[in-house]
Amino acid sequence: MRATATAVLALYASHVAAFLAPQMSAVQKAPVTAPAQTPSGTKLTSTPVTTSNDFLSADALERARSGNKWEKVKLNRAGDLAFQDVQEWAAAVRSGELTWEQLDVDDADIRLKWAGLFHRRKRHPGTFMMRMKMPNGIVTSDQLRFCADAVAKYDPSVGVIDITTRQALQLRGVTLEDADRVIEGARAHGLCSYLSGADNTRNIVGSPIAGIDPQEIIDTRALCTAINHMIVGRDGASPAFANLPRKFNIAVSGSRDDFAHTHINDLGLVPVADASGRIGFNIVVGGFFSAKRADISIPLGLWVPADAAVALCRAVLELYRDGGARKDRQKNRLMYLVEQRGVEAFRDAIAAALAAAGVPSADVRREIPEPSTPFARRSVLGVHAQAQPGLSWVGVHVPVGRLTPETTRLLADFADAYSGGEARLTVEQDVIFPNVKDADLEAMRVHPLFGALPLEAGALSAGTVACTGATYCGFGLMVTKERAVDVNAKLEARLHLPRPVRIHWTGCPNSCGQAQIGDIALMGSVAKVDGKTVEGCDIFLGGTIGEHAKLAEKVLTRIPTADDHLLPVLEGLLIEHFGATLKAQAA
Ligand code: SRM
Ligand code: SF4
Repeated sequence: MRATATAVLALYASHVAAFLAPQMSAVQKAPVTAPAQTPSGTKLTSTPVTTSNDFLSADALERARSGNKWEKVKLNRAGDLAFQDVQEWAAAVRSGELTWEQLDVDDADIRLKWAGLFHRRKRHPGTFMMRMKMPNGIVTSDQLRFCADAVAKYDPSVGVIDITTRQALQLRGVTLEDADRVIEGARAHGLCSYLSGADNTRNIVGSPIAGIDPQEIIDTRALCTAINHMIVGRDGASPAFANLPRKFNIAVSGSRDDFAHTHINDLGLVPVADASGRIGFNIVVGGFFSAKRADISIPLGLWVPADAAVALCRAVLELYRDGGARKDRQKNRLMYLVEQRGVEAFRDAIAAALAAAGVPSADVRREIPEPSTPFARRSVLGVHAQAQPGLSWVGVHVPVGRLTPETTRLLADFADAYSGGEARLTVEQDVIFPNVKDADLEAMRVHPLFGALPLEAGALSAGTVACTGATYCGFGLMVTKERAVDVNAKLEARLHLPRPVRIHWTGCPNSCGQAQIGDIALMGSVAKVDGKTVEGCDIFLGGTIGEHAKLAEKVLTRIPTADDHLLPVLEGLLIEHFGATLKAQAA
């Protein structure tokens, strides 16, 4: 077992060294050869490869050494080595030398996240959720079938796939025994799970209608891919940005709709032309949600041309990696660094880094162009004429983003039949099929896909987003997806709604379901009924999305989630704020 692992590490070392040679910067120190911990707790010899820890500046390394528990876990054995660990451990489980219970808890629950494996210890011990990164949310029929096949072998209670609020897919039920093969299979299909969790950059979100949108300012697809490559490497294994102080979110918008939600990402690229008509991005920073604080991003006061966007992302990531706090995990998202340095100093540092990277200083503007014409955010669901004559995109609602293997295969079949094998995922957890021939729009309506998913969703269902919730997530204070589907059906049966209402469900204050952007939102909490503690939620109202979006505010707290408490509250809000009326039979 050890001989195999050493061979893998040696191969990886030469491959990583070749990849990294031109990228090492002057601040990088000699490799940190911290002893690694095996599952059984015995010490391995020093790790003979360049790891993410070698990329930290001297200052950052010092902060890591006196940092929080996660920093110590990362120093003990770098997270980017998780792929090698998975190979070794999965083989050991298969040969009967190891069980997942014998894994060190930090290895199982923290380090494996670097390989995209999230242990569901609390709800489904011994199974892992595997999160992919899918830049710009683009997925092929071949990849969809691979995902369906990967989870189909598991019990249907865990073998499902979710579309996430960052335009990606998550596979559930994966066992340690299978994990290396699922990772290898994913890679063979062009999918990547590396750095999809923990202290890393999450999926790069772009416009789901990039390249086909008649109102497009810039096509975000190539840019999202290039930013992703800069971070994970072309081979999907670069350690350069694999030890950030905390998670990091990047979004690139392609139109004024801001389908990518730049305003709630650590780093947002907002497209706008300068006075000469050159397309570039206004940069916004510091948007994030957490249990302690939720903030909309702030303008950095910097415009860069599109061809400098990757350099801009690299500069911000380097500043965050090397300058971010590593003590209190509740206070170290990018916003805290921006506040600590001050917006102007932060902007100056970025501008200096761009100049050092060869971006002409005349290209980096501090006078920010802003659009002045009126604008309304569009829905992408349903059938829409594309920029290309004779073609349309078809947006299909996936209730709360949950897919069975069978429905996933139907999505793949539909893509093969009508959209050249391509599908796009949205942050609303839906699917878009691009390039459907107008001549096929009638025929497609009878495709078996629409036996499983609605072509026209209800006014509440269409806008409902839900995080994973208590069914699988250990943080969950509330069941989300299943409850949302049930509540929508009951409310839609009772109410007429003049327009769609966006309802966001999030199982706890981490707000993965983005409560703060919902028209209405429910956030898991606890409540009391007859003196007993029961599942509850706090309710938010008034979030907006699109250009100049604002965050929702909490209006009610500790509402029990049982139907007799929750339904009347939601009904009241829908009638009072969204023009709902009771259907005749319900009145
Ligand atoms: Fe999240 C942690 C699921 C988007 C804020 N999030 C988690 C974990 C990994 C916790 C855990 O280990 O169980 C959840 C895994 C549950 C599971 O089994 O699926 C989890 N987050 C999700 C997903 C799957 C929700 C969904 O159903 O779509 C989303 C995956 C996106 C992706 O493809 O990468 C997801 N999480 C978000 C978002 C929304 C966004 O990115 O636009 C947020 C708020 C925005 C932000 O991060 O600023 C979000 N997740 C968090 C936080 C709070 C972060 C903080 O700074 O405190 C945590 C907890 C943490 O990191 O300590 C967290
Ligand atoms: Fe889990 Fe809470 Fe995130 Fe929902 S919001 S997925 S319950 S961490």
